Amino acid sequence: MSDLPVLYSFRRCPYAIRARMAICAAGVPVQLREVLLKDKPAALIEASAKATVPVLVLADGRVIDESLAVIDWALQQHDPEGWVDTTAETEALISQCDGSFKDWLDQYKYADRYPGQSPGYYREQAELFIAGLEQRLAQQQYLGGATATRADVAVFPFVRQFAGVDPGWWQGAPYPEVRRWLSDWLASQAFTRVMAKYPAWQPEGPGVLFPDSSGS
Ligand SMILES: N[C@@H](CCC(=O)N[C@@H](CS)C(=O)NCC(=O)O)C(=O)O
Repeated sequence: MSDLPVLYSFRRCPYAIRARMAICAAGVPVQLREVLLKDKPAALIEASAKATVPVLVLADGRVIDESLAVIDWALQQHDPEGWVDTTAETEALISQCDGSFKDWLDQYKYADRYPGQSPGYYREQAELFIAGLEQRLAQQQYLGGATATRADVAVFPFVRQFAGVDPGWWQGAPYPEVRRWLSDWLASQAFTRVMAKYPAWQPEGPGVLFPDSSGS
């Protein structure tokens, strides 16, 4: 196991979730080190000074410290689900997710830290992105078309967070197609596997084998 690439990860982080989804789909084994963001291990900071998760350290020492690049690395090894898809349209969608949607989502989620506007205002701004997804998903099963792709995997962890801020509101919100799409991802075997709980990695400890062998 010590020869495997090392993945620094945090269970609930949407960026880390999308990276683990791709690693799990690709079936490329890594040594997962669960990180506490409040107490980041020195080895993570040494590997990548910005010290965000996910960070993947390859056996040859190369460091990949952007979640989308981790997804691409995993799918380049193996893409049994046919998730690779980099059309300009879905790339734009992912950029919008990681850009304006993520900003509004954070303000909605932590509205008490942004007293300038009401939570409802922040939610409405974030809904602009959700409404775009709704339109798309009313016409097709997945964001990129009839089959699941990298775009779905990249975006759903953030929509999960959005839905989780006020689940009661979400259940009645005018986005039935996004609800359907999100529930399907949350009910998937892949998601259950990537959300397995691991204790925080102890420096010099072994980490855990990921994906575990139970679902393969
Ligand atoms: N652009 C990065 C963003 C990663 C990121 O911001 N992750 C958050 C956790 S969800 C993080 O590590 N934040 C640093 C911190 O909380 O100290 C990526 O796509 O990997």
